[in-house]
Amino acid sequence: MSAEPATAGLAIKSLSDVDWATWKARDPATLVFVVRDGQILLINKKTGLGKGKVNGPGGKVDPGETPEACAIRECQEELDITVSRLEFCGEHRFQFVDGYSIHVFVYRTTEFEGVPTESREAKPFWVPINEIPYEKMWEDDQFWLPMVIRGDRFQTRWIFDKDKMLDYDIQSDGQNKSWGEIDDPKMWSNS
Ligand code: 8DG
Repeated sequence: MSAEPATAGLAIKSLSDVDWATWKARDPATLVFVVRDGQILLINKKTGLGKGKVNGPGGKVDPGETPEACAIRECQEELDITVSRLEFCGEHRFQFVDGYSIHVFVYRTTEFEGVPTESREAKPFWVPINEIPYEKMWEDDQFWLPMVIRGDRFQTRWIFDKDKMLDYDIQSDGQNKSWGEIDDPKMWSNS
């Protein structure tokens, strides 16, 4: 453990057990959702946190790396594709009851080059956006992945006990932006 969580010493069961004003995640991370022709590019995740689940490509931000650079690198490493024109959709703050925490920056795009290819970390597949297998995903995804597809910006907070969601808060701008229309992250902040 590199840093004490803001929650040290508390039994965390709900959002109100966390001091969100001083909260800082153990790890920053990213997720990328590529959508093209009514289909979304997902992965069967073979390693790391959420192994065995369906997710988007992504992973932890390296020291000194920006979240956007991480998002591009993870797509390259996991799927051998080069994504571009990433739109920043929102942020998730996950606090686990065991003290672990992760701050996830979410992006979407329609633009990529290359053929999604299986790697040590991920097995890619395309699925129609109305057939997303939420039952194979993290419990929270059903609440916010539709926002990514719809084009709403969001800020969320979640309490998890391992795989079990205990509490959450979602704030969204409800803007319903078309692909290519989500503006710069600095223009919208609700943290
Ligand atoms: P590693 O070598 O550090 O183990 O792997 P990594 O590829 O750098 O990191 P990772 O373990 O894959 O990072 C965790 C990923 O899981 C990251 O993309 C964010 C994502 N993730 C959570 N929680 C949730 C969640 O509740 N839903 C979804 N869809 N993704 C999540 O950490």
